[in-house]
Amino acid sequence: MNRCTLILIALFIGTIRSETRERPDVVAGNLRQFNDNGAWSFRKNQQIVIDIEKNRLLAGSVACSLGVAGAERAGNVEVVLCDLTTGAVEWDTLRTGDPDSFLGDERQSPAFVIRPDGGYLALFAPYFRDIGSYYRIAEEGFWVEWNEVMRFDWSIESAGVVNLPIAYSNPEYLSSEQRMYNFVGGSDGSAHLMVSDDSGVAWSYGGHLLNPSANAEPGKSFCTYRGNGVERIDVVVTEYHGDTTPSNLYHGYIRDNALHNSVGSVIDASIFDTLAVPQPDQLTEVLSDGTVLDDDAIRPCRNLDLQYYGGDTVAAVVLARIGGDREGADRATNPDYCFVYCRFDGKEWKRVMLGKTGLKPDAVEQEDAGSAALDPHDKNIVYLSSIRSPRNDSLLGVYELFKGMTGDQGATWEWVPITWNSDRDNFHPVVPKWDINNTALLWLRGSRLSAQQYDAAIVGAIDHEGETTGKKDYVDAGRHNCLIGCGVDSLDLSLDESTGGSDHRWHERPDYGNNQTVLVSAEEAEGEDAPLIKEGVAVAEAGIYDFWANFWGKPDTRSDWQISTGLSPISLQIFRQMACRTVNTDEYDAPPLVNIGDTLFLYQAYAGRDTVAAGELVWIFIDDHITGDGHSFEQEGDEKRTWFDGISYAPVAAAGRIAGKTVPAVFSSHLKLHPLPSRSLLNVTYSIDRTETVELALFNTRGRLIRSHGPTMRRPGTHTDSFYTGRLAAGVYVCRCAAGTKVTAATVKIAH
Ligand SMILES: [Ca+2]
Ligand SMILES: [Ca+2]
Ligand SMILES: [Ca+2]
Ligand SMILES: [Ca+2]
Repeated sequence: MNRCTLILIALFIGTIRSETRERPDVVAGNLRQFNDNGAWSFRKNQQIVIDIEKNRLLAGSVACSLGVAGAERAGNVEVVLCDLTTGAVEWDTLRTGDPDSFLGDERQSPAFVIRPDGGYLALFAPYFRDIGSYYRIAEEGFWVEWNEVMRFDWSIESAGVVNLPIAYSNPEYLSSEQRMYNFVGGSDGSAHLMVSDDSGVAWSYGGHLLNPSANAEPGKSFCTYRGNGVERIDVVVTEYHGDTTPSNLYHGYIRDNALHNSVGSVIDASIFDTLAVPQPDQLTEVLSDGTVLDDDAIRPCRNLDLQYYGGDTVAAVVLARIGGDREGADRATNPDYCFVYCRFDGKEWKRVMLGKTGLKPDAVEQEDAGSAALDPHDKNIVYLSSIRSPRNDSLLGVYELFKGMTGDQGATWEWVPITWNSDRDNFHPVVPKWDINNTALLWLRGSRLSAQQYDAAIVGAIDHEGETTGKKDYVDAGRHNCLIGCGVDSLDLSLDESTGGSDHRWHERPDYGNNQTVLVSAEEAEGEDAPLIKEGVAVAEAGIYDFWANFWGKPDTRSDWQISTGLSPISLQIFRQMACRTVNTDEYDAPPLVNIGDTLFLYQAYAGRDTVAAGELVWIFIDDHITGDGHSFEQEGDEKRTWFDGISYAPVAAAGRIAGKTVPAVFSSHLKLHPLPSRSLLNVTYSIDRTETVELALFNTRGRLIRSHGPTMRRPGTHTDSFYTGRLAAGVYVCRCAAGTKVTAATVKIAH
């Protein structure tokens, strides 16, 4: 560990809440973790994407040397695929970091587009260190496998129009044009686009969208883009780098190859050339320098988010400086900041101050005073990450998340906390497009000094409309219900009676935790690597259950207690106390012990969701360290120890939907299921008009795959395939038929 790292860690400690905790930290919803080390830019677009068809979430991020696995993952451009039905996650590295171009920087996070054929396109770029954009494609298929890394050389493709390094990746797909776009920023402050008409395989230079403003020192203007997936891409842009230069904010949109201002006047008839390139101030002014809100003159600094809500409605949320000390970019300059909500109603932009953020924390970089996300499906909802409560202006010590709701077109807002009493910061919220009944709110939980210095996990809460979670049960772990790894061997516990020694075995430590024992590892400073174990939990009633591993943590400035858990040994994640949540006794009928004095607290790590038969034993896997898959890190103990106490589980009431979307209740004319109801055999009859690869699948109403058939090549005509359903529980199932790119689904009742 070099001196620089030590200084950074010392600074991190300064941002950690120091007072004694009086009540558990709170997270509205079920806190999940998607990646144990990563961050993305607050200026995000398509960094989190939901594949509704496959009920899968893609989250792109960049790992930092200060997080899990340290230098091994520094600068890695990563993607997490999360199965939203089970909670299981898989990781892929899209590109490994390197100190010349892909150094650890959250602004290099990848962005994604779902291709029309169901595959994925990932785009990423170094931050002003290359005149290249990088991309990879994962073809449609059961496994997500990324093809080789391709590089788009802007200087060659644009024949020299783009001759300075670029940054950012803002991909969009417009289905009405069947065209993919990717917008980047040049280091001179210009905005350019590349386009692809074959789903992202071949790209060409698209055109020069915006020029930097000419009437001041050359600054970097920054764009936020947001496409509606069909025919329109909105953009807001600052004139200059808001950190250093007084700057106004402007809005326009792309439609039918032209750039329009907010009211629909054409500003540039063709974005696909390098002619008539407008400057930002030719668009419609959203917010100007010196605007007075709540008696304060403000200066727009950062366009945090943008959404187009159909019709004429567009909203933007902006971070702005307030008060007198409005100039300068050095860290000593520390003015007050606020969030400004701006909404366009077809005629004009209206603005309202959402709340003051207060002075930034000492350690944090200039202008990182807060971040925000707009709900893409509800124009009356916004999420803020702020160190000051928008409810009453009180200072919070750390960045917390708030959900704001307005009932009067944005004029006034009510705020509820999403996180509360946190140990570390909650920042850079994102709400990806999904549908009106489902919301995924993701954010970064940890500590952040700058775009290159952070120790954060990617976490979030998924809200399915109508889904409810029952009371939790706690099952203490011990030699009676735990086994080694994937086999049937009993625990090989350490014989050492005090700490368990560094003998690479678990130790049953007496006098602590529930049932007066905890399974501990790595209590000595040199650490150890105890084996993977599993705890078996049997539930009394059949149903869908969520499972959590409960481990102890010590929320002081040094300790970093942690555990690895998951429902499958191949999808374990490392959970650290700093990104987890403490156990709340209100969630249990018979709560476990949750604190030992005011120093040790019981935490929960979400292991996943499973559909379970009555009496069926579910195994939850537990480990102290993970090795391999780029998730290993240096063996050390004491401050990084593991105290595993037991498993909590809770029933989840089904919401009557599958795969995050409503399934047609009527039978599709392309798909006939018979007999009805089905008993031991379900016949599926379908027609295709050309030779296709056909894949049939049967799901339960929670989206769990029960049976599958194919893929099989079928000739044109009518075909019938059958599923054996004799052993399936009676109830409603969903049959899905994928023929080429066409997918149909229908529900079927199975009775016995
Ligand atoms: Ca033009
Ligand atoms: Ca041991
Ligand atoms: Ca115990
Ligand atoms: Ca281990």
